[in-house]
Amino acid sequence: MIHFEDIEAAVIEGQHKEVPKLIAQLLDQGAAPMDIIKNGLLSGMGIVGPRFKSGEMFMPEVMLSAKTMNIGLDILKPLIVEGDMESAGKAVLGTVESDLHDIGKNLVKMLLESSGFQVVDLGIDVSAESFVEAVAEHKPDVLGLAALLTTTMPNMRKTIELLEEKGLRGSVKVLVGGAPVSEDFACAIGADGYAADGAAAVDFCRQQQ
Ligand code: B1M
Repeated sequence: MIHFEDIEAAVIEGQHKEVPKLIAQLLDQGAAPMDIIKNGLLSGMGIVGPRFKSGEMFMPEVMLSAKTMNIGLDILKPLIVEGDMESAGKAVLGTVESDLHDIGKNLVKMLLESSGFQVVDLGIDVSAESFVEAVAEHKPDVLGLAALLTTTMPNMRKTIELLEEKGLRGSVKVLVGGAPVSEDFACAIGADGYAADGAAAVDFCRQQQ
């Protein structure tokens, strides 16, 4: 019998080869994909964070945890995304320049897709210029910017300023998120919205329809 705690432990210990088997077994036992994400993958990452901060875990270990988490998300995503749903709108997403964190952004992407949004994922370390080019090309309803480092948060402002400079600011709603970002910061840089988590990001995107 597999429990959510086994998935949690796999994330903490970075057992990326084991996690597909554990998830398959848990699914066989009848667990819901979203519960595996919340009570296994995310709760594991919730333990990794403080351990990294306190020096109990080091960068290579955290990278293995992140890899395990992303492999788990990739397995569960198709089980959450509903079939041939009509698109609820389009979003371009990415993590801002000089920032390599993508777990939260991937989670937001997954929840948006499972809610029927079409998502263009630009990945990590995305420059303001690349965001602006993607807005011009894909014409999304929402541009979602993620940042996990206080040092990369200014790149959100830079992206909004470049959108203004290129005359594209009025064409798209800008949503910002990530652990160090706040509602106040979002207001200060002229974003249209802030989301504390994936569910709030979905709510924001729905409101733009
Ligand atoms: Co990094 N790291 N890291 N790291 N890392 C943090 C962010 C840190 C808080 C750890 C710490 O010291 N306590 C700290 C930042 C401190 C700060 O700036 N205030 C930090 C640091 C310092 C660094 C390095 C500089 C370490 C170093 O080199 N000395 C380095 C920087 C690399 C770089 O980006 N240039 C670094 C590297 C890494 C790894 C590569 C090892 C790895 C990332 C792997 C990856 O993402 N593929 C990593 C990780 C895993 C973390 C922690 C432990 C976990 C982050 C995470 O994935 N959380 C993190 C500590 C922490 O956050 N407690 C830490 C789980 C994820 C689901 O949550 O991303 O918050 P989160 O996403 C949430 C919400 O924020 C929101 O929804 C999500 C779901 O609820 N959300 C959005 C996120 N994006 C959104 C976008 C939206 C809306 C909502 O709209 C667009």
